[in-house]
Amino acid sequence: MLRPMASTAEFPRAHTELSATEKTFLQAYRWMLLARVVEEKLASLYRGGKIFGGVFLSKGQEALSVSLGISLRKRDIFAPLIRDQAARLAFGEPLLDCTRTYMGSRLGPMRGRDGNVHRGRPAEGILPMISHLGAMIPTVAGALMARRFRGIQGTVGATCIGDGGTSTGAFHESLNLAAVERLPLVLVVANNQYAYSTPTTRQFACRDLVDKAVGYGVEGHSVDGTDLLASLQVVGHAVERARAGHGPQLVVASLLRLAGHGEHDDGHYVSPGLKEGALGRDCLKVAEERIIDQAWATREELALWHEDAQRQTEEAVAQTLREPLPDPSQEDWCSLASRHLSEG
Ligand SMILES: Cc1ncc(C[n+]2csc(CCOP(=O)(O)OP(=O)(O)O)c2C)c(N)n1
Ligand SMILES: [Mg+2]
Repeated sequence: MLRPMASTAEFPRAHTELSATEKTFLQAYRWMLLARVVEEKLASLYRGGKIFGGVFLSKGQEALSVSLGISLRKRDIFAPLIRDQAARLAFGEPLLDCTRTYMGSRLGPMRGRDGNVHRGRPAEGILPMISHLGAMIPTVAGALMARRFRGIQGTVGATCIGDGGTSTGAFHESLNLAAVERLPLVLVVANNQYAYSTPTTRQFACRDLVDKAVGYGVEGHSVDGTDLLASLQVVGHAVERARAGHGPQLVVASLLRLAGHGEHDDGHYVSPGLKEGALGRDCLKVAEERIIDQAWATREELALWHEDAQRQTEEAVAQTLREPLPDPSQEDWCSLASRHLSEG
């Protein structure tokens, strides 16, 4: 389901003649672009000493991420991971939630208590991220079980994990449980070739991570995560399979992390061969080339959209900078015990 962009820039004049798939592609591209621009701004603020803790970029993963966010519907459950800024935007998280959390605003969803990506809006289906790798899979499985017990039908739960996270016990136990219960769970694996500095050759011995699907008795799908069109098709298909009652879906995307693990890391260990190969393609550029080749928009329109993303980013950062920081003596923070935060 497409959500309206918080933007004034228009789609191209010919947009009315575009197919639904082409419109979704352009919408997805614009969320990717906004994610890229805001993350570049966060990196710059971090280097300027304005953000404490860490900044984790999704550069190279926006196509995969946005494909999940845009394929989900309003009542679905979404548990993003660290490289899911594009999916968060497409699912409906306001841009201010991002800048407020990174910059410690008291008005943000974490009220200034978190420095980066653990924010969420549980009442709106966005689960706050747990850092321990694999932990979001049983959390989403549990939320889906709760919905089943309440007789709520037709919704899916989705979460993401990296290649490194697939080695955890939580991944194994929860995928097994979800398969036995035939839960409508979509698990998207971003195989970006490294877990921090650990290459996949030191992470798993199977030929391909998607081969694990058959072992758990779930449906598996592979996709080139640098290709937005392919990602929209494969992830969208997996979401609909889960919604239609075909049980858990494992999507494994191949791509390359085009930044360090975080901005504190220069990623010097990433193999030059990988960077120069097909996995090292920048998904944003690949999407732009397709737009121009297919004449879905002009270069001038792309430039306008870029300007619009920059304007939205600058406005969000400027507003966040004007906001108060938390005052420990006044806080009544009680995390998930807060009734207003939990699902009704
Ligand atoms: C159980 C657990 N072990 C270690 C860590 C520390 N850690 C945080 S991110 C990370 C690397 C994750 O790699 P991957 O799953 O491939 O995701 P990516 O960062 O590549 O997106 C590690 C080791 C953790 N958060 N949880
Ligand atoms: Mg990884």
